[in-house]
Amino acid sequence: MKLPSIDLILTSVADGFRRPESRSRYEAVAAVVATYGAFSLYRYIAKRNRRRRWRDVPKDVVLVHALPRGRLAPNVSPFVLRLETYLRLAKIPYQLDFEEPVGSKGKSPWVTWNGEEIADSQIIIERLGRHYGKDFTSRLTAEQQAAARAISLMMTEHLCWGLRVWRYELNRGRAVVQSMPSAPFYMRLGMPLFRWKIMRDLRVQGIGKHSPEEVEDMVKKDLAAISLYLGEKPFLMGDEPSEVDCTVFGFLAQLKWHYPGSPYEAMLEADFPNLSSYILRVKEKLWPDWDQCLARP
Ligand SMILES: N[C@@H](CCC(=O)N[C@@H](CS)C(=O)NCC(=O)O)C(=O)O
Repeated sequence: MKLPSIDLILTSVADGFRRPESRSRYEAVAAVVATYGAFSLYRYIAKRNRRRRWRDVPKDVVLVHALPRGRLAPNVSPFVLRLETYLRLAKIPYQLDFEEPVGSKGKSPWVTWNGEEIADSQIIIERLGRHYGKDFTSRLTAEQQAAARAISLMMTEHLCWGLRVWRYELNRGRAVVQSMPSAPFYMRLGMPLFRWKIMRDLRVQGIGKHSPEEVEDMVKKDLAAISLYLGEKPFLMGDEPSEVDCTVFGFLAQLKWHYPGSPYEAMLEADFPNLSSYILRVKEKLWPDWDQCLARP
């Protein structure tokens, strides 16, 4: 079914409001309800049409639904970068979709894989790892597996929140919008609303109640722990990368490229040079096409 453009729908609604006979209160309410109904129908049909198109993705190819490409690193989302890095490490073929970045759990990324929708980068990686026999962590010693889990969770459940404080509270989402030049206009317009939601999440999580200095200190301690654990090794668990490297890379690459002017960007170079060269090492090994993956200005 061919859909009318969103501009056409909005223009017809605006015309309706301009007519004198539409100005009564009831008509205005009816117009709002009708607009909402039309918009919901539009969204429903568009969503169904997208899923029909996605059926054309070949079997066993993972379709990653993600935020648009970033300017200096392939994605502004550490979780998307983590997942893509894993798919590259595991040599699992994938394609990207930027039309519907947020999945059923209200987060990005999610994937469509052989007709199934799976949300959450951790769950996706575990599922695909089992299916394709690419569970690199299971090849580590028990002690390394425990360390890998602890480091991974420190990234996704602690450092992540500290970084959000800078991105959305202190920097007011400016850098993240600038880092996504191809973001559709509704994402740019929606930033204040998204910021409001994230600020609420930060307070509920608890980190939003600390001062910026306290948060910076927490992030620095996380970075110091990873830096110490990495030491002189090429990758966190030794000579070869595993899932935990994908996770750490997903986050640290943000600091290196998508946190311009933040204390963390400077910290990485000045205090943790082994992390800085580690990021470049992972990039070189798994992202040989890095430059081609960046958003074109
Ligand atoms: N546990 C999720 C977290 C994903 C996540 O938080 N993604 C962010 C983008 S970096 C997001 O979608 N945030 C939207 C929100 O929190 O409403 C995963 O591992 O995929």
